[in-house]
Parts: sequence; structure tokens; C-alpha cells
Amino acid sequence: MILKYILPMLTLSSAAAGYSKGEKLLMEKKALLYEGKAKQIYAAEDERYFIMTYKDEATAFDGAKKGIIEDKGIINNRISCLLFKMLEEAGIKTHLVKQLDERNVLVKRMKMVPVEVVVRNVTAGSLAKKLGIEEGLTLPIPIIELYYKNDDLHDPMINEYHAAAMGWANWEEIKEIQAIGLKINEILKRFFDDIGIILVDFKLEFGICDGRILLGDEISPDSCRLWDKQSLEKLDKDRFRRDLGGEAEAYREVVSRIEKNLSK
Ligand code: AIR
Ligand code: ASP
Repeated sequence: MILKYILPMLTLSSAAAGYSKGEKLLMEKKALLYEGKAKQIYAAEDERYFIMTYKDEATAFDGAKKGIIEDKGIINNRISCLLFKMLEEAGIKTHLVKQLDERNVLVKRMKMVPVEVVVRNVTAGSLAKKLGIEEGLTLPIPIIELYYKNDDLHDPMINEYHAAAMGWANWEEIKEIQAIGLKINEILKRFFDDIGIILVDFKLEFGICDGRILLGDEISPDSCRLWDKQSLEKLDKDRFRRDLGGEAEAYREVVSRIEKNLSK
């Protein structure tokens, strides 16, 4: 592996103790700007940044199903920081500045494009349902889908024409977002394969910062379908959505395989 870094897993107190005054200022949360189902976004001291805080709350079916996955916030922050760092090293521009502590990450302030980009390698979930096909069929080429991020409308599927016509991003930006999505898929598919996991599908969100497209939000078992290569066991949020149990263990298994690989 080319990736020899490992972000220190810090608790709030030890993190604060090890930081300079300037760095401590960076970690200070100001106003709560937005509260989502799994994360909060705070203003940071420095106006160029936001602080994103991961919660343990889990929801599915547009919030109709609610629960807690123990330590999910800590695990997802960790996984997402490691994967974003890896993507940055592979040339993908992201919002990541640095992981601050267990649940907090400093990110670049940007204007989010209200479009979810889903990339699929294997049939599952809404695709299998919509097309009336079984789950688990490997696709000959990846499928890329766009959804308008709007809970009240249940995130309807759209295409690039809708996104551009509605002004959510311009045509070139939408095309670039799709191309970046496919590039991320190639990098992540190979990475997960190395740790014995099939990257079935995943969701990305992008933002625009100083006229540039950056990958935002998170990449975690909340936003990906991850199946163990040998057993095909689900290691992602479908355990929660489908009442399979063992979600915390599954998330821990994913973070432990990622950390083991990246520390090699
Ligand atoms: N996803 C979509 N909206 C929210 C999330 N997390 C992710 C799912 C799955 C992929 O997008 O976690 O990995 C496709 O979801 P679906 O439901 O369309 O099959
Ligand atoms: N988190 C979303 C919701 O609450 C979608 C999902 O992951 O199923 O509905």
C-alpha cells in the first residue's frame, strides 16, 4: 500500500491537550448551522471551515425508522476521514481538512449541490426493486444515478438535465461530478477488494468551493453497501434497515479492516 499514514484516534481531552492555541481555536464549535439525521454542521472560528459532528443516531426510510448504532458516529468519522485522505492522495479533491477528534472533523465550507450521486457495481436495494431483478448480480459496467436531495419528496431520481435545468449545478459541473463519482468507484472498489469486501453501491455528495467541485458529506457503512467477499454477509446499514442485527459489530469490522490495511 502507498498509504502509510494513520490518523491518531483522539479523545476530546487528549486532543485538546496536544494542540496549540491556534489549533484549539480551529476546533471550537460556533453556531449549529444544520442538523441532519446522522450529523450536525457547526460554524467554525475560521470562516473558511465548518465542523461536522457525527452522531450515533441511525434512520432509514426517510426517518420513518429510527435507532441508535453504538459508536457509529466515532466509527463513521474515522472511516470517512481515512477514505477521504486516501482519495485525496489519489487526486480527488475533497472537503476534508483534518479529523479533530473522535466525532468531529474540520471541513471546507462549501455550497452543497442538492444532488445525491449513487454508483452501483452489483444489483441491490432500490435498483433491484425498481427493475424487478434479484440482488447480487454483478453489473458489466457501473451504473450511475442522480437523486434530488429532498426528504419531503423522498429524494426522487433525476438525470443531469433536471439538475442543470433547475440550476443546482451547471451542465459541466454535473458531468464532472459524474466523472469524479466513477473515478472514486474505481479507487474504492479496488481498496475494498483488498480487504475482502465487495463495494456493492454507494452514495456521494458534492459541493462547490471557490468555483471548484469538492467531494463532501461522508463515505461510511451508512452510505455504502459493503458485503464480505467470502460469506456475502452485509457489513453496512442494511443490517439496520432490514432488522438483521449486529450493525455495531459490522461497522467495527469495516473500520478494523481499513485500519489494518492502511497501517501496512
Ligand atoms: N444511500 C442513498 N441515500 C442514502 C444512502 N445512504 C446509499 C445507500 C446505498 C446506495 O446509496 O446506502 O449504498 C443505494 O441505495 P438504494 O436505496 O437506492 O439502493
Ligand atoms: N438515511 C436516510 C433515511 O433516513 C436514507 C437511508 O440511508 O436509508 O431515510
